[in-house]
Amino acid sequence: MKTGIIGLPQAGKTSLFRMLTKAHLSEQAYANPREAHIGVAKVPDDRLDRLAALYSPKKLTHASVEYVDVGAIGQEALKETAYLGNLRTVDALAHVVRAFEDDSIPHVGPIDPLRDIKNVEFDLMVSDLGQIEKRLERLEKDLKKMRSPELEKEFELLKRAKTHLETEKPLRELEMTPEDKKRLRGFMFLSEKPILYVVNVSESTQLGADLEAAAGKFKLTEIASHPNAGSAAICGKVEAELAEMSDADAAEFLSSYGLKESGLVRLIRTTYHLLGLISFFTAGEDECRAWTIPVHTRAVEAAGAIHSDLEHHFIRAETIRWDALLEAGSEANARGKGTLRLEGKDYIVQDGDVMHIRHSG
Ligand SMILES: Nc1nc2c(ncn2[C@@H]2O[C@H](COP(=O)(O)OP(=O)(O)OP(=O)(O)O)[C@@H](O)[C@H]2O)c(=O)[nH]1
Ligand SMILES: [Mg+2]
Repeated sequence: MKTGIIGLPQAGKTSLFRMLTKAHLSEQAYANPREAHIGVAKVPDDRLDRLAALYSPKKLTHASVEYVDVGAIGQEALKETAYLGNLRTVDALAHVVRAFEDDSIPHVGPIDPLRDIKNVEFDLMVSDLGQIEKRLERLEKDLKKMRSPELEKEFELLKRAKTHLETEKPLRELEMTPEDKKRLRGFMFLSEKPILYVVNVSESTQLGADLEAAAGKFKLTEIASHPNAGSAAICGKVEAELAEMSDADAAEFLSSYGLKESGLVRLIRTTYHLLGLISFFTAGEDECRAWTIPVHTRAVEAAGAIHSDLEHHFIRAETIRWDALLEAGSEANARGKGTLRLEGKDYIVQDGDVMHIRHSG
């Protein structure tokens, strides 16, 4: 699962990328706005940490989300094959919008996150529209030569998508059946991708309150409540300082700003939800680990996320919620209390389940 970091020039994209992935980029890579950077961020999970405290495993493995810093967006960039290619292959977008004041860093016009969001959204829609128009022309020619129910369906759907875009609404807000979604999948439309608006605010002494208030202050509440959209606020300056600190120092630093956790932690978690992902855990003395699956995944496919053999030879899954396991204190106790259940192939795995897959392999 990949998330593309997009935004106007100098909005703080590369800074965010570096903080998320703790990547050490060379000065050169940092300076070249046209070079895409790819990195992995650990998904923080307090539940997994507490399971690890119970098992003291040799290894602790968090879930991860991949981020791509694609470089500044604009009509021109969106015509470049390499840029478009990087952007098309991501599953979601994190759009960094500048809300911080700093006269030494150039920005076109006054600070106005909502305007910037609308401009970038517009560019994404124009790119999709161009692609749709090309495909429609092609389909029209083909349909004249021969009738094909499937091509006709695609034609109708693309016409509907075109009309939708012409009312300046992104494709992520278009209502579609699962079949229609499948028909569009190959196009990898940019405005169809789920989006997180990341508001990069100024440093202040009451940062905790400022981050809470950011969406409202910059009038983003409405746009962030649209389907497949969300918002998160961070302060790039403060996060950059946090990234350099030990955990203990970071905790003290956060509380001095009236914060419980880093803005990045919340941002990573929000991305995970926006992508429609949940975690289940495997726990033991060798390893405690979080596994990533889409919501509504069956137990047998969840087993496949661990190893394909487990999927093929799946018998049952011993299942318990993470907190019930902690309460029981051990699997044996949980079995005694009857809170450890045996689930079959079709069980829909829930966020926070701890599973042990029984298999015949
Ligand atoms: N004051 C202030 N400066 C910031 C903040 N975040 C980033 N910057 C500065 O803004 C400048 C641009 O940051 P980058 O992260 O390179 O921005 P970018 O969006 O990757 O820029 P391009 O790739 O050139 O489009 C750098 O000088 C950063 O140090 C912030 O929260 N506050
Ligand atoms: Mg950059």
